[in-house]
Amino acid sequence: MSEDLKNMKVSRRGVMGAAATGAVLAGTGVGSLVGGASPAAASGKASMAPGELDEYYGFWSSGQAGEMRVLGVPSMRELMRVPVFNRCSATGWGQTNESLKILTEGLTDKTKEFLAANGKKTYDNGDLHHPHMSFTDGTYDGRYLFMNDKANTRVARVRVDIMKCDKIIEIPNAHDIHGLRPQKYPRTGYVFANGEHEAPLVNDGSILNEPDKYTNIYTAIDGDTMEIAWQVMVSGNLDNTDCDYQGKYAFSTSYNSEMGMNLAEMTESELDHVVVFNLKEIEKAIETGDYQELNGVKIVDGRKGSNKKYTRYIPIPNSPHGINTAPDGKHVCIAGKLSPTVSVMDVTKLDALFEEDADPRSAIVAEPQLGLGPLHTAYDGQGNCFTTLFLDSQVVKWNLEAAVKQYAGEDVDPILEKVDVHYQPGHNSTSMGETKDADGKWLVSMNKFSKDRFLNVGPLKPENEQLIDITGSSMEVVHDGPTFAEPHDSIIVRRDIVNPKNAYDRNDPIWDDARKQAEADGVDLDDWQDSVIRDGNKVRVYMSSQAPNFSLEDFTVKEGDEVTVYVTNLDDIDDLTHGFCMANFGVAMEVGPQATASVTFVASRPGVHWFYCQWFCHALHMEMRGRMFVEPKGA
Ligand code: CUK
Ligand code: CUA
Repeated sequence: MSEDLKNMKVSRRGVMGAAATGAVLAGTGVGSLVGGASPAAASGKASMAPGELDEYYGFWSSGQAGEMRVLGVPSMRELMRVPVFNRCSATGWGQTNESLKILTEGLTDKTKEFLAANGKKTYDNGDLHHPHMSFTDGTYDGRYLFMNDKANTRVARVRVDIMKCDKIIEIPNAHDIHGLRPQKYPRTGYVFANGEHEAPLVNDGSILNEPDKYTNIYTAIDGDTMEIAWQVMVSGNLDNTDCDYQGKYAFSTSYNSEMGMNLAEMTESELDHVVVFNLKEIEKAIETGDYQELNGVKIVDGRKGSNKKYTRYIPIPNSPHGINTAPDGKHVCIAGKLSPTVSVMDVTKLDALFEEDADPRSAIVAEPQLGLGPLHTAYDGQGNCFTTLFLDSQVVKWNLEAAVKQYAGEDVDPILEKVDVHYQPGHNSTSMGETKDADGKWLVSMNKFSKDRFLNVGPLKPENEQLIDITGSSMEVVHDGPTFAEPHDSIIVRRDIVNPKNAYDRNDPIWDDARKQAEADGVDLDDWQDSVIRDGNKVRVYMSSQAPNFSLEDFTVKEGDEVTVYVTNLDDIDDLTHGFCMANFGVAMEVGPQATASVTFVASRPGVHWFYCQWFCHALHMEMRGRMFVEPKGA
């Protein structure tokens, strides 16, 4: 930023209303800071030359869009969309047999029945808020990404080696999974997941207006098997969660300790709480049988007043939201939301909290006043914190040690700097910031409103993500990035940790079912032969693809047959994905290099139907097509 502009002390929002803002400041070369579009000003270290690769992978949620996104940081280029809880037209996610297996096998029987009654095999919406990578020894290990679905109470896992979702499970007994974090130490291990909304534990329609019989459920999932390890019943609702670097405790915020059923009731009390979960004691309870079993899951009673060593409740000013463990391995920041404070918890004081007669606030070591609407905190690994202020539309940088000193009575101001962001930030994240390897280079502020920052696209506006350079003594916003609905959270991972493949392994477990069926049909998926197998009114068609050809030019089925087409992509060249689209059958899927994919449909339309490759693969890609002939009934 030029010295001149700094001295002008222009309130960014002050000039925002003036239509001529861009023009007024165009000459200063800092247009981007005031909403103009000056690419030169946004250059700095954030701009990447064509062909230049980013230093970091960003893994982004997409909220109600239901997918996970991969970005390059610092360029903020969107690299990939990974369908998870949504239905994807391009890849066939939600339609191929392989994806349907993942989308359905982890659902409870009750949910399957409910979906069938609504004419569905699986949900096709989701609300993905929190993508987080698996850890080993307190840092990312590049194995998996885990993420929640608030809309339909699910947790999913994405394999980093192929960037595809490989497991989705529904969480019984809980309602609407919100906060999610993987265990940091010794490894993941557990994936912790918060049920946000309270309901009767046995929710069979016999209880409505008896909130004292409502409960909330905290869940620990085994990240390796994606099975539920245990659940804990808690008092109050559950919002966000995180855990320590000792492998001893996890903790969650609650904005509704009141167990209120409407806004007035939910915000009534001046103090809500953080629940601390004692992992070793909970594991002991499971071993010794101090649990009840419901829907196949062991539930430990950690409610207030249960007087067991499973949980403790720390009073925290009004409606705490984000909870983020600092890379120092010691401190945890709890953002106040309706309180202008962030409460800092010292995890080394948690053992004492579990002693009898302990002061429930004894682990709180700082509570700085930061501004209005604190939501989430990120870290630079050098003792500084960056907290989003939703109502102030700012990110505040503050020093943790100074905040602790201030709380102890010293006359110090922990606040170092505030920077305007546009507008209303929710989560923020720093490069490697949620690991012990936080490196203090980049901060992304994920803003819920973009208003006038981009060309108007109608009443529905994109959100705005801003990249902030935090290497210097002052924060510098260097980039605006519009994004579609609605990324809540992100992580920024050093690229050496993330090493996806260029082609599938032929023996990938994704198509185990296809392989088994082929074997039963006498077809070897690895020693290619085209086959059309009739099995009553079921027809299985096996073909391969190799640019620019499908191995089968045509095949014939009868009207009403249930047809399954298996396509194996024999190409193993970088970036040579084929597709299979059966026109006017609503059928399309991606077939990656060396992958096998399959799709099933009923051939209820007689006549000639073209199938074609819908993924551009060759100069003769348009010619990569073939015919399905459906003989009419009675022919
Ligand atoms: S939550 Cu959205 S801004 Cu779902 Cu992590 Cu805080
Ligand atoms: Cu194969 Cu396009």
